[in-house]
Amino acid sequence: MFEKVLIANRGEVALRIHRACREMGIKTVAVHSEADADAMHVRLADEAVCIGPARSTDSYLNMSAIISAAHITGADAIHPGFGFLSESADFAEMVEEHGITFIGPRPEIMRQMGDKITAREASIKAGLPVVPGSPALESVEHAIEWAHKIGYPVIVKAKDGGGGKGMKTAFNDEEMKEAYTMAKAEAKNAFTSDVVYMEKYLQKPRHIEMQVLADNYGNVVHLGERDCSIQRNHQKVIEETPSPALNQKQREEIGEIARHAAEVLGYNNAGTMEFLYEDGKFYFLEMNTRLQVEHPITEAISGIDIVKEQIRIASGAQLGYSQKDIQFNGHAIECRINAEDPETFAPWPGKITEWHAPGGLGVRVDSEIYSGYKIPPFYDSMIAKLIVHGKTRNAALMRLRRALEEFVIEGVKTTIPLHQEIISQTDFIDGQYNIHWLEKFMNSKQSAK
Ligand code: MV4
Repeated sequence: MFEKVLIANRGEVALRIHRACREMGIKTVAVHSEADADAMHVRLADEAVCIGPARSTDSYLNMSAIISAAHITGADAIHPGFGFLSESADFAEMVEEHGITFIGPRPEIMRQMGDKITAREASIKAGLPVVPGSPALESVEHAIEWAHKIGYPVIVKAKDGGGGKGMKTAFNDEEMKEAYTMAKAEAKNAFTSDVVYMEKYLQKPRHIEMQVLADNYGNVVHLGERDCSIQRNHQKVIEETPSPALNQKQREEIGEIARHAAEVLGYNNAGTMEFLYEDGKFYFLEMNTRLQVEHPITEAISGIDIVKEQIRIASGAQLGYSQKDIQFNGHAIECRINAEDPETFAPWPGKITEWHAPGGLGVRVDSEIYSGYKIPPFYDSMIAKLIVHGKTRNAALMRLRRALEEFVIEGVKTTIPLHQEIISQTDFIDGQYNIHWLEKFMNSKQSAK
């Protein structure tokens, strides 16, 4: 097992990784920017190294500064958390070249999954159901030809896309001309490649993802699904597991498909397969080769500590259990609490003057915040995750309502009132929502004013 792990991240996830290491008897090294000297992850870690100025590009994205910090402190592994360098195959490779273990999948599989077109091809071979799609598009004419083959509506996507950038829908030939040109221009602007391709456009899907865990010897399990359809601007807001849209049979089927695909792909460490789900059918979109923000809901219902498993697996341990050993218990829901105006979503950094987190049975709060902490304006606005677990979905919902009521955060605006509103809507209570639900709800509130 590792003696010392460097945590190449900040915020609640840095704390999350520190906690796992501590409980495993592993020493931790925090890295931080000049703006984060007061951060909780820096206070708790055994050692801390300042790796640069506030701007992420100068600190949390600075590969050589991070690897130097690992050398200086004698860390034998690096956990990248999520965001920042977590999905950089180049970083993973660089870490390994310096004789340090990267806590994550092999760089080759990260690279394969990072490219939408190669990911699609590999996934089809691995037996995943994907939406009908095209190869790389050469011209507007070529795009129209493929749109006719697939049938409108279609969506043009960037090969290197993410976060909805470089994505344009088209419902007919006329719209196709613009969609192709705009998607290509956006891709050129945002990514290294301007290559685009096309898929059949699903109009009212849910976003359902499968968590998998794989060791370095081909043993793979799935840890069930998460329904992440409550989102806006490609930012998830509430996630839950199990999905209210699936029955037990569908759940087991897609679970086995994902598990088997990870095995065929030769995947290792923790990963998440994202699907769209519409009219009883699953369509694979992409694979995230990292720990995810919403992993705690899976931990709640499976009893498995995903971060500890990542560390164990990276150190060369065998999984040591198989699918039949995994049991799912109850229902879990997560609310992402952001320091933002709950109406406009404008970021709201500043000093936390009061902080009281809820507790009690079935309540977990993952946060870096403490009373008197000053939220810097340079990073993501998520300041806490509230995770509740109950025997049934209704029990979890009642508990969530209670916990949100108990939460006291003063000094900054937060999205707590938005969460309270969402979970009191009939559609949410009934589990009747798709990826467009939250944006529609926000618009209807706006026009009711
Ligand atoms: C789609 C889609 C509909 N049909 N692909 C958005 C981000 C990227 N990961 C994939 N995305 C989508 N791909 C087809 N063929 C709709 C979306 C989409 C979406 C997906 C998941 C969660 C939220 C979303 C919001 C808008 C669009």
